[in-house]
Amino acid sequence: MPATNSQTIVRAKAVLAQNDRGDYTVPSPQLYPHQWLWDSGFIAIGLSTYQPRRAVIEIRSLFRGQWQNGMLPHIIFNDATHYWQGPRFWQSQRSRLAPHDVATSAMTQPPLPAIACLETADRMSPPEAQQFLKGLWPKLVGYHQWIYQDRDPDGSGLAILFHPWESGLDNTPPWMELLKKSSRPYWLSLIRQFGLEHLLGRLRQDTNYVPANQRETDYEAFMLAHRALRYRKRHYNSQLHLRRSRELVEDLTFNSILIAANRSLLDIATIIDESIPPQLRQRMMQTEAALEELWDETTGQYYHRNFRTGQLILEPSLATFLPLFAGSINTERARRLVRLLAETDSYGLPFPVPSVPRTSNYFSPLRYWQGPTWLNTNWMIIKGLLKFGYTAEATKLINQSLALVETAGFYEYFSPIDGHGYGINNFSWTAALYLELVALRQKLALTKILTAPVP
Ligand code: 2M8
Repeated sequence: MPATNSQTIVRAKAVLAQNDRGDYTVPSPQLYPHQWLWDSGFIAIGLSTYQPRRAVIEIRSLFRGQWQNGMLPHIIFNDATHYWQGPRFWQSQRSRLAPHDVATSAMTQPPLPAIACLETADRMSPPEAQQFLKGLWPKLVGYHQWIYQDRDPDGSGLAILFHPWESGLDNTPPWMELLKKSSRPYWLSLIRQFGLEHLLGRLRQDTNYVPANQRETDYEAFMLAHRALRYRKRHYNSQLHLRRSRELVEDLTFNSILIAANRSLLDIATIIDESIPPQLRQRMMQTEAALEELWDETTGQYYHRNFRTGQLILEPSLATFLPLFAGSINTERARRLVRLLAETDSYGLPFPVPSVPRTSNYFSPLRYWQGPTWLNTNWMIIKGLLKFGYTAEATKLINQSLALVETAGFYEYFSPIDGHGYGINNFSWTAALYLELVALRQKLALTKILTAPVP
């Protein structure tokens, strides 16, 4: 029996309270016991629906981890030891740019902060919002400047990622295709050749909490770790890594979110009467134009691009819909994406939107970022649909997303085939975005009433 809307609201708030560590919220006390960058962005958006001041604290605490060059790391560690890729794995102190008082990872994640700031400020009184936004302004600008200086050295407009962890969609097929063809340590190749991957599995901690068939494979997990260790070996010198690494990606997820974040930054500038440094503004415009280079006319989709070869990685994933969230694409492309979203053999599954289309060889309804439906990507697609005026499609997806949680619970992800929950339960962004989607549905209903013709 699905829970009612009001019962689920109470439970969602209880999940966030349980996972609250005072100044920030852990995604899951068991599986992810630290602070993550884009998780805190989504969590703040959910918190802002009923506790905007707590949302402000959530966002501010992300900047504890900001590196001297402006980078926001994807994880800020506390002293919990049961995360297998913790401070000892990262050793952020290898870089002189890392903060001294807190251990962090050494890569970023999709740039949610400006988006979360704007969404939160919208739910605050104007004087409080001003104070909050003004306080964070230099740090926010510093982060966006870092993205361009460090990750777009040739000035093409598209940010280059070093690792799929930076995209947030850890084992997404386009990256896995690239890494499959990349160089790997000889011991990993031998292990694969002799079918001994299960031995690697014993070194993992994530599978203590979630069955192995719902996570990335052992081989994928160790490829990901290996790639991070390569960067660590270079003491997180990004210039060196850009020169030497072959696996560099102009990532569609990251760049689409970057455009949305840039647009939020522009809105924030207007609210607090600040101006964006001219060079940054110019790069922001370039990203919007350059995103179109990731479009493939034949298949009618957007893709990631291999930075080294300049070739699109023609491996489908739901990232193709995120240019809707960016809001910068033309209406004809938006229309084609909306049509694709409804295709019942690929994305239009009973519990949408799957992270990978059913037609893909990678598709698995319960394996992490290779098939399941996630609430954060649904939220971005919903916002994208609204930006292009697809209100009926957005409302339908809101209802489907809420029903998923009401029926299955606060799981990390859900089967797009039968709606079952997988991954860890009581997952923070599922709870937070449930609350956000309830608020969004109310707002849309109100707008409909207010704009209806008077009889
Ligand atoms: C997952 O990623 C972490 C590594 O960052 C992991 O697998 O341990 C991803 O789903 C990522 O998007 C998310 O931010 C993180 C915490 O929820 O978990």
